[in-house]
Amino acid sequence: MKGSDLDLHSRGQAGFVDDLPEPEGLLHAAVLPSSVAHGTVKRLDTTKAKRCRGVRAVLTAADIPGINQIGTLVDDEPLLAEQTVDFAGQPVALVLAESEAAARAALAGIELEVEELPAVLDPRRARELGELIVPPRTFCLGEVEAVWEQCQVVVEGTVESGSQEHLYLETQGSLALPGERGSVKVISSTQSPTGVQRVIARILGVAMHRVEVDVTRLGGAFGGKEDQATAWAALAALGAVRCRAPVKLVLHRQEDMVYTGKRHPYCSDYRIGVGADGKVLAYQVEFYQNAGAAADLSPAILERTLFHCTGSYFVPNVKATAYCCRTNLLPNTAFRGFGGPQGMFVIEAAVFKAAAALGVSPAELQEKNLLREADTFPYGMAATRCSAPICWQEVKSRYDYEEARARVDRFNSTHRLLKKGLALMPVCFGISFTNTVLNQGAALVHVYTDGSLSVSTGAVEMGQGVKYKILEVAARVFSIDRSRVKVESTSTLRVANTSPTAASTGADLNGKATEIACKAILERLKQVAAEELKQKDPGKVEIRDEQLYCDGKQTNLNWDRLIPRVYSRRVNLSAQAHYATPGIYFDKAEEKGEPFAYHAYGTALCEVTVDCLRGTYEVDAVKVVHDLGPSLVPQVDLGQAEGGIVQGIGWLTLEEVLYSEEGRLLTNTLSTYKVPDIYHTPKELEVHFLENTENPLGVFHSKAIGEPPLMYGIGVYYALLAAIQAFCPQADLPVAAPMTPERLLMTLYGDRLAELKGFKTGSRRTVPQ
Ligand code: LUZ
Ligand code: MOS
Repeated sequence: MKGSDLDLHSRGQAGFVDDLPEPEGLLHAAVLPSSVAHGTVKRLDTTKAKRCRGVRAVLTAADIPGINQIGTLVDDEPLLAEQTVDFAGQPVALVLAESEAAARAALAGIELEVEELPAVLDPRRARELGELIVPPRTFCLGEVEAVWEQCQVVVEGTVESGSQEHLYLETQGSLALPGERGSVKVISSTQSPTGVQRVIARILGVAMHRVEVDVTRLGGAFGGKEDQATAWAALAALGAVRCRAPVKLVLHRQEDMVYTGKRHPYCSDYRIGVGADGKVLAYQVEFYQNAGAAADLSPAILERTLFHCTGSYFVPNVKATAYCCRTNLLPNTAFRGFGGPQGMFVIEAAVFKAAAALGVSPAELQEKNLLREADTFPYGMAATRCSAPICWQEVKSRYDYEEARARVDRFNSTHRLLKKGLALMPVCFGISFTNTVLNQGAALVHVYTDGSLSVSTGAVEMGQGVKYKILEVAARVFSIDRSRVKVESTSTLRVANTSPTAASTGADLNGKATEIACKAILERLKQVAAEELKQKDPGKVEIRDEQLYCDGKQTNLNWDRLIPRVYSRRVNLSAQAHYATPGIYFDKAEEKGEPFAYHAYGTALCEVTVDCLRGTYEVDAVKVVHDLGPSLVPQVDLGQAEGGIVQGIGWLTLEEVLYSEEGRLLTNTLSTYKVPDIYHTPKELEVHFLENTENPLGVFHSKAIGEPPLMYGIGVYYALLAAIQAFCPQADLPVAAPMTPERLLMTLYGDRLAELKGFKTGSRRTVPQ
């Protein structure tokens, strides 16, 4: 992949916003955040800061010429705080200065007095107070109330899953360049160029055509730049327009951690009923989503939790309710999986506990209830081309599950303090934005007279390799060398009304648009070639490896000779195309529909070893069979799968976001917030892509890869729980993530420590005798 974006990325040669050459007269911006999670602004005085050396301007909400509003789904988030502050980290004022140091130094000169109000941090408490951002949603299938009595066991429980810091390598940032007559060009590290364009136009009070957003590439995003790149871009644009100078705003790592929202923590209550035959008959669940102080994308994330509440299983009777709870945390946002992982984590807890009550292994229960062809999801859609059972069986045979099971059991019977845990984790993930309107992509393709191609699409490169997939599509349609194709930056001038590059759909939607545009040009090329070859039927003309064939026979025309001929015949060598996923819809009144183009399926086998004296553990293996269809670029997909798996493991094991009781982020540096490193990566990490599968709805029949693999990490959590259970079989284990070594130790010994020291812990564990 020499010379591609991926090549630059992996060599550390790719340039990001902060690497751009600095324009003449550049001003640097710094943001004053609220340090209080909830309060009334009593005084905001910028006089002193304005007098600091090198300071050009200090702006507050009053300086916004348009509407002080950046909300995407709900208008509930000001760009700069007005009368109240609702979370610690909320932007209050913006300093513009001649150097970064001067801008940051001047922040201390801003006088901000806030009268503190009580901060609500707990989503259940928020619901009691009536603080719901949108009304609750309920997905129903069958009638749960009618079947509890028929169940052999009914178990209930509470599950907590934690937040997660995106920790993209490139922090949030933008460079704004003022243009003529109030226009502005913004280079932004965003997944959503159009989202940024729309918000800037609103903030500045200008038409969208006055705002150009251009994105070369991002150093990672993971959902953190789907909705939350806008504030920094809008602040830079505001500064640029007010000061008539270029403005750069790039957050430092700690600022990024303190100012930006993360994965939503959830608390959930479930009840599951299983029949004598091991079939799950009913599942009821309530999700309390900690949305933070503003809607951001929370209602959409909540919806995806509901779509994935039954995981990879068929359950005939379901009642799932979700609450979008407003608290005084940072507004939480999209994060790889978009609420799906939180939903799946809970049903796995239910299955784990029900299995214990029935005296069978979780795997047995999982297998009995695995989704099969034509099974109905709670939202009414039927599973089609359902490869869940195939992937499950393939994992069991390929990785010799029975042998692993026996080996782990032997190990556990011969070790007292070291215990191994094994878990299977099936994943089923719906591909498409759940918000139907977003399922569209577009492309603009030019063929230049030297035979080289320029391709622009709505997709944003963030290290996930989407540009390389787009390149692959163009090269395949024309059957030309990959080096002929250049995939351009994502600009709102070249491709309008883009959906965010998100929901794993970037390559599908924009790849399909690219395919359509390239095919339109190809038809014209064939027409000209037929004329050149004195052939009546252009359908008989074909390009293979840059050679033209007619009726299967090689001709003396090739790509290099053809393109100038097409130009000289004054035939259009450019095309624009649009693609919208066919057939999808969702009726929110009924909570039924077919929201997804298709589902991604797979299964992971996870093995861990826990040191039950110290609470430490190792992830021995994660071995996956994943149905990807025929991969467009296998190396890219493998990288996405491996990265997603490790990120999922991080979410449920090491990564712990902590706030103080006043709602201030405590884990605001990389010394207190731990992400998996190479030592925490599974010792064996194998991903096998299922062979001989097809997905008619994907580009070149492939399947999306971005998000689904993250959820294999859930298997590692339940493998840890299985190891703990091997150590203390009678215990009713609480399900709370992340399972840090500290939490693991407290799970094992919390009660005893409490006895010994009058220690207060959250754990309800007992110690084995
Ligand atoms: N963003 C969004 C997403 O707006 N809708 C979605 O369904 C979605 N899914 C995953 C990731 N981002
Ligand atoms: Mo996303 S969670 O930006 O696909």
